Amino acid sequence: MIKHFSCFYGIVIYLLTGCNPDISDAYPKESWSTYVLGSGWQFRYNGRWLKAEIPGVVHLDLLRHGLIPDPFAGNNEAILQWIGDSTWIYRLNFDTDTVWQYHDRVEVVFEGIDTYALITLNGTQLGKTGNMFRSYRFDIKPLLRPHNNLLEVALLPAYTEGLKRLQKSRYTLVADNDRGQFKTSVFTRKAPFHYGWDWAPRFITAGIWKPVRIEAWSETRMSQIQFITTRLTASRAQITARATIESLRESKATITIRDDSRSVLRAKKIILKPGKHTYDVDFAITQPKLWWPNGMGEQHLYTLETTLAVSGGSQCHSDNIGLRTVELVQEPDALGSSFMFRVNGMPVFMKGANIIPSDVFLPRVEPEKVEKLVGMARDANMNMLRVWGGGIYPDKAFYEACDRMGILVWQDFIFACSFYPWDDDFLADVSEEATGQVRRLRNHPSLALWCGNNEISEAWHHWGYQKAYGWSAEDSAAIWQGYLRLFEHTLPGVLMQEDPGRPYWPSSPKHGWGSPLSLTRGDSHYWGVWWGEEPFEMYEKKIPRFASEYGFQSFPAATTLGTYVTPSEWKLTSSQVQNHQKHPRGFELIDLYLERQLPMPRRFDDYFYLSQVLQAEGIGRAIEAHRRHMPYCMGSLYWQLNDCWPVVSWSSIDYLLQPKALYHRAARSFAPRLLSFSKDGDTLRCHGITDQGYTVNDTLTLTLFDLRGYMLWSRSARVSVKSGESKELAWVHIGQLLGQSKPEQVVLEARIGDLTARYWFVPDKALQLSDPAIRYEMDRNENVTWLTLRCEAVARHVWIEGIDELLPAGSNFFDLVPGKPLHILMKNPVPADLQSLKIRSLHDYLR
Ligand code: BMA
Repeated sequence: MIKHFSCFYGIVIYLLTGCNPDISDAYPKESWSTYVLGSGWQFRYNGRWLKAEIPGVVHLDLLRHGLIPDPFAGNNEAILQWIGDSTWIYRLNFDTDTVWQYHDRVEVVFEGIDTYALITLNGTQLGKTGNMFRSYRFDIKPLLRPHNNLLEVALLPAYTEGLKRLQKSRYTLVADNDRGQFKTSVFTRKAPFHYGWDWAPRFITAGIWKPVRIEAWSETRMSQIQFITTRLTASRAQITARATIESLRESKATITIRDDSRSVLRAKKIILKPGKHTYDVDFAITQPKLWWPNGMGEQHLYTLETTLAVSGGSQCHSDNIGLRTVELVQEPDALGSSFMFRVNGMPVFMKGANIIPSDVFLPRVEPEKVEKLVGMARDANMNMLRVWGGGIYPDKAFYEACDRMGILVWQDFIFACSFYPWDDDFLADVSEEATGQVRRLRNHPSLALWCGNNEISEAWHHWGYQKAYGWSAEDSAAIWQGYLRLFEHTLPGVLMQEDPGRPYWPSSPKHGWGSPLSLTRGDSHYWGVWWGEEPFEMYEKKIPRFASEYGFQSFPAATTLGTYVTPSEWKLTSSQVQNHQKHPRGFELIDLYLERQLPMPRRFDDYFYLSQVLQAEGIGRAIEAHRRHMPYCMGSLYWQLNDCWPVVSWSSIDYLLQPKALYHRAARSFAPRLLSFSKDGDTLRCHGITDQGYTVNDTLTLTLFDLRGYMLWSRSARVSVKSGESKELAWVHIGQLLGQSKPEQVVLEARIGDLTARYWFVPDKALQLSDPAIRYEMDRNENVTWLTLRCEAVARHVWIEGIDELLPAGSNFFDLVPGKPLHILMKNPVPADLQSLKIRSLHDYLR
């Protein structure tokens, strides 16, 4: 059965687009209609036809039928590799709708197929696909029969198909993250992380991963409207709506644009030419309300309706647009060149993280999960996410959430850490892919920047591949020329055509972290910490112009990993736990940094808390150092926001959306007003940092107290920080400040009202903490609940376990000081049966 949306005039279109088209009797009742081919699909398994879900991938269908165990559990990854090596057939039987025979065109549209498919209808081949990031459209009218049409999609194994291409290639193209025997991933336009990554399992999925529909239409089809803001002032926004219209014959038409209140902004009569063309309609919005990034103002969205009316009927589109300007400012200065985003004319420090796909099995990611994730980013005071180039171009739910929540998107094209073919066929395919994706995304106000790839330029210049892979001088030159064709010609060429107003940045980062230039121009991925084993202090020395990646691993929540590891395997050395860490030296590096900073875990369970605290400390230091160096540095995006399965990784939010300590620390370190300490030899400096629109004009108090909470020294001064400024507010000489006090027994606090920063003079493992005896009270009234925590001695890294749903961003893994109770306003209604809270702190882990 096909899901059949009634196709009578207006109704279908209204259902699908939310538009409310004119009902005028002047037009016949049918003009354009669409039918989702969502149910009734089957797939073949061992000679049997079983129910399939579309959109979907075969792993999910097999799982639903109980034919395979959970791919994420234990070591199942290894035993399920056969799925990716097999051919899978999907089919659908459907009847022809009587209305279709009256239409000139009946087309089947696949929004996305993963990846190599042969598609037939009633035994006749419609076409082949080979790029999961493209949509495909086939005319089926001549092949339709009244009943029992058979649509078949044969999905060929991506690895084998890639291998054929690899074997024909004269060049050894590198793809170090691809864990296959042969590195075929670069020959196939499929999510690179499906082939394995240093945080992802290897599951080569196959499926019809996006919706399929039939579009029946006559005369004209309006496929897209692009809204281009040509001029934006306080009193007026001048906008061009550029409609792409396919017309079967020359005809008269009217394009009408309406605003949210259905008032006509402009109606323009045009003559449609046969073929596919664009038509411009200029209009204006007076007294425009601007769209602002999170923290700077409202995210006003205008819902615009565009109606194309022809003699045969009309078609309507609804789009949300936001009015804003975004510029990437790169101005040479004495030290190099700036790298800064200016939004609506204001310089904005970008605060955020890199986002990866929320699941290996993409079609099961519900929009709610994406919205929750983006909401968590917003709550953590972020204003930018970078969609990293080894994943996918996300679904619209992601961009719509970013539009609503003020999260700017740095969008990589999907190329990462590898070298790709550059033959004409490959480039033509990429060009189609990019064109489709750019058209799909360019109206989103959140979209700030297109970036060609992740780390390929860096790889070329710094990763020693030429030698390691023995590329001859000639091959090297060819591979680099190929790189330039793809990232300096093909992609910018598409953008010049389709989205010329948005900045393009060929590769992130511009210079590798081994090069001093990475700190003076462009963006930077600083991996000296972690990959380079350098201490966390280096984050405070290696300040780039824009930090687009830096990161450190930790364990996910124990409950998350525990869901996928059997109890008998609950130890670091078990093969199941080892399988949920994909970095070859991951555990070793966590231990190395733990030894420097924190007590070593006594039991496996200790790793969860300690590694998270470690990660939060490291990345928190980096964030604050970047912000202190504003405006030299104008962005800090840590690696990585989230996970695609339950794994030990660099993420701040795990696969089941459990926030790690880093999430809370990031929320505090990204706060619009921040106090932060830096150490410079024997001098401690206290800095005040503000975002645009926030100021400080108050009394700063510095207090030294011992770990039991007794004040040893204090000093106050009036301070002020302007909007969007980073400023040194006070300094102290460490030797003079400490006097006779032992550094492991004291802490220095800076406080302005609710803002605090604390400086610890020794690594956490050396602190002489005593039992903090943490107490709490919950004050519930009808609408809200306040949680208040108190302690007897200084408590470091206080962890309230198991109630993440209730704790606002920033309100976990905090420090607590005697005499200064902490009040937390719970963000959701507290369940009546919530009895005692489990609260721990670093003291519980010290030997
Ligand atoms: C960065 C990313 C990823 C990788 C991460 C951790 O460079 O671009 O390629 O997963 O490092 O190694």
